[in-house]
Amino acid sequence: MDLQCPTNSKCIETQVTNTKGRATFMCECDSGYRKKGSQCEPINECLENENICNGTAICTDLTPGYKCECPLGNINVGIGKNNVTCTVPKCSDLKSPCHADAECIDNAFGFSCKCKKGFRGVGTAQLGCEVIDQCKEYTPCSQYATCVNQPRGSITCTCKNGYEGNGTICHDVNECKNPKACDSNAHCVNTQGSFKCVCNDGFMGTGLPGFCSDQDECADPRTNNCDLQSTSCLNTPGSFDCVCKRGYERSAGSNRTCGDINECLLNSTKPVCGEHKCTNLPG
Ligand SMILES: [Ca+2]
Ligand SMILES: [Ca+2]
Repeated sequence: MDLQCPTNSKCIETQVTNTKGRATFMCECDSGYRKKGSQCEPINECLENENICNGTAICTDLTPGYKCECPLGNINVGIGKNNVTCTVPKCSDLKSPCHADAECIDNAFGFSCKCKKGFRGVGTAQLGCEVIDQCKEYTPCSQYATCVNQPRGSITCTCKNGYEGNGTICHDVNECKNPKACDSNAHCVNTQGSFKCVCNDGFMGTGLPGFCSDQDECADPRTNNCDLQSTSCLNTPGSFDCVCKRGYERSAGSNRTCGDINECLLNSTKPVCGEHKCTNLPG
């Protein structure tokens, strides 16, 4: 046999015999090639038939042959021409289409990712979502509450000490309604978020229960005004008395000083000094 076949072809025996009754041969182009002149040239199937691939599938010429592929983001459902049919994926077509902090929503173009409540961002598996600092951005709590962002996008509002309420609304607690808030010798003053105890006059201390002690006015002459000559200072709980010394008596108009008793004038049946002249002395 003398037949030389070109590249990309093979020699096949024909059904026809020649005049001598011998088999004849011919060159046949390989699949994906076509005879042009004496050569076999590759066929660009993509150019020759625009619809060689299904729908949105993209044709790529190969030598030999061609392939159909789905555009980026589409998935191949493996049916139809060439077993390539492209569709936009739905949420259920993909394993984890969106980030864990986002939900997947089917739409006409496939699906979209939506960050869950308390998050924002693209929401895709790659780009994810960021936590919104709701406490900072929305100030959802009362100004008298402490706001805490929780890991899964919620928040908690807790009324601060001295306030009560649901955290969105917090009211001042009137601590003075509790009769035991302050010492029994103190009075209570309610304030926003707190309260004060003030010891009553004559007592000293913080005013909290057990912390108002009597002031000993007698210990320091600056804290009492008892007349030194006619009285002696007697400390009492919350105050003091100026007690008349012997020979003095309470005089009208003042409880800090006492008047001298004139013993010589005492209305007595027996004169104080008997026969002697009586001289009244202080005290
Ligand atoms: Ca208060
Ligand atoms: Ca006292």
